[in-house]
Amino acid sequence: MRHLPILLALSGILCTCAPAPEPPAEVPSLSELPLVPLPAEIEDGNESSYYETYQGSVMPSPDPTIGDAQRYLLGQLPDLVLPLQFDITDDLVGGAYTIHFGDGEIEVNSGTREGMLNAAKTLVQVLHFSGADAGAVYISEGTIRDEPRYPYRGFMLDVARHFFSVEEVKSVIDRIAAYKINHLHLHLSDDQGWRIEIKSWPKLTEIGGQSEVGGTSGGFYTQEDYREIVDYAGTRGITIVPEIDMPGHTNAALSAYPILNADGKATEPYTGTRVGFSTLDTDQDSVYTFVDDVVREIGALSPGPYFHLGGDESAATDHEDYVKFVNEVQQIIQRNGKRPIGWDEVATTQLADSTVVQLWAHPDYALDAKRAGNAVLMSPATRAYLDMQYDSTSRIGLHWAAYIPLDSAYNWDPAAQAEGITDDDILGIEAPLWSETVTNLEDIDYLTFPRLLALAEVGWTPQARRDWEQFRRRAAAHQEWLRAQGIGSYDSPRLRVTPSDTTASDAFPTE
Ligand code: TNX
Repeated sequence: MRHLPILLALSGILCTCAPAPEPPAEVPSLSELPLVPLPAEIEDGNESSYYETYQGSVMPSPDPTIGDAQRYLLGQLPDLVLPLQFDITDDLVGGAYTIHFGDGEIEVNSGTREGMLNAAKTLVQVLHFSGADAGAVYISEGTIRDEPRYPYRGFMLDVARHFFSVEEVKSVIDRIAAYKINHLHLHLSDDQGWRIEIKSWPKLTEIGGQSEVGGTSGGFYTQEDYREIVDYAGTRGITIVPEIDMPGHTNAALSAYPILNADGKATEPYTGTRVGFSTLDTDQDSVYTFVDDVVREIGALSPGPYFHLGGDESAATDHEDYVKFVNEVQQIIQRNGKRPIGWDEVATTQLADSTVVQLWAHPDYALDAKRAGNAVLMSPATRAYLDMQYDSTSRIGLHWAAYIPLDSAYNWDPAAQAEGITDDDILGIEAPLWSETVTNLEDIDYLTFPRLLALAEVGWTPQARRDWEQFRRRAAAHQEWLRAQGIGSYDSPRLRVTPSDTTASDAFPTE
C-alpha cells in the first residue's frame, strides 16, 4: 500500500475547535443510511464518531487518481473540510474502493481514479444523510467495501429528436454522476437532426442541424462544445459514447448531402416521429469516405474507447446491403482506434471481435452475439427505456414497449434477459432516454427520476443484495433530496406508500 499524505488536511486552517457536542440521540448505522446504489458490502461498527468539519479550502492533489475525487467532493460540498485521508491501494482495481469511518477520521482506499471518484460519490451521500451540510457531524463507525457489478453503467440522451444545449447536457451529467453512472451515450444524429460539427462535411450541421421534432429550430454542438462536454463529463467520472446512427435514421444527413442518397437528390428535412424510412446508399464509395471522415473527426474528440454506429431499424435498407455496410463500418471504426457498439440488429452481420451488441428488443440477437464471443450491453426497452411512460397518465413519454413504473425499472436481472447470457457476457447496462416527447430539462428530470436510481442500482449492486422494499425507502429519501436541489423527480405513487403497507404489489395505487 502506498500512503499519500492526508489530503483534505486540517493544518493551517483556523478553527475555534470547540469541544465535540453531545451526539444526537440516534446516529444511524452506516447500513441504515439510504445510499443509492447500495454498496456491495457495509460493515457496521459499534460506536459513532465525531468529525470536525471546517469552513476552508484545500489544494487538490496533483495526482489525478486522488485529485479528481477531491475536486468532485469540493464541487459538491464547497468549503467543507474534513479529516479525510486518501490512500492508493493497488489491489482495489476497476471501480472498487473502501471507506473506513472511525476515530474521528475517514480513510478512503482505491487503486484507481475511478474507484476514488466512486468513493467520493458515496461520501457525498453519507455526509448529506448524516447532516454534514450543517457543519460538524456524527457518523457511525464502520467500513464500506464496494465495487460495481458491471464496468459499464450508462445513460443515453437523444439530442437528435430534440436538441439540448451544452448547459443542459452538463446538468444531466451532474445528475447522473451522483449515482455512479459512468457512460453518457449521446445519440448525435437521426432523421430529424445532425448535432455535431464535422469540419470536412460542413452542411451536416448547416442544413441537417437546423430541424427537430415538431418543427422547432434544432441546433448542434461545435467541436469545441463537444470537447467541453467530454471534459466536463470526464472530471466527474463519465465517458462520452458518441453515436452516429447508420445506415437508417439518416434523413438529416441525406437532406444535407444528396450524394449520400441512392437517387442523388437531397431529401426534405423531417420533423415527424416515424422510423425506418431513410437509408444511406450502401453501394457508393463516397458513403464510406463520409463514414470514415465522421468517425475520424468525432473519434479524435472522444478520449473514450467506444464509437456507436446505431444500426437499428434499417427497414429501408436491403438486408444484404445492411450486412455489407455494418461489416465495413465496424472495420472503419476499428481502423480509427475505437471499439464499435451497435443496437442489437448488428448481430445479424459478421461481428468484429471487439463489437459490443446493445440489446434493446431482440434477446435472440444478443444470444447470437454471445455465441460469436461478443459482449452485450443490456437496455431492454421494457425495463430500461426512460422514455416509456410510468402509466397511461404520464404527461409525456411513449408506451410502445411497456409502461414502466418504478418497481418495474427495479425488479429485473440483466443476467436473466436472454436464456444463456450470464454476467460474464454482459459489459453493463444502459438507460436510454429517447426525446420524441422530451423538449427541456424539466421533461428530462420527469422521465429520468426516480427511475434512474433503480437502474443505477441494477447496474451496480449484487443481485442478491437488491430488495425492492428496501430500495423504495432509500429512493424516497433521495426523492426529497433531488427536489431540494430543484430536480423535478416524478412523484411516483410507489414511493408514497408507507412502509407499513407491506409488500403486496396489488396494494399499490396504479402508476
Ligand atoms: C426505438 S430503440 C428506437 C428509437 C426510438 C425509440 C422510441 C432503438 C434502437 N430505436 O429510434 O426513438 O424506439 O422509444
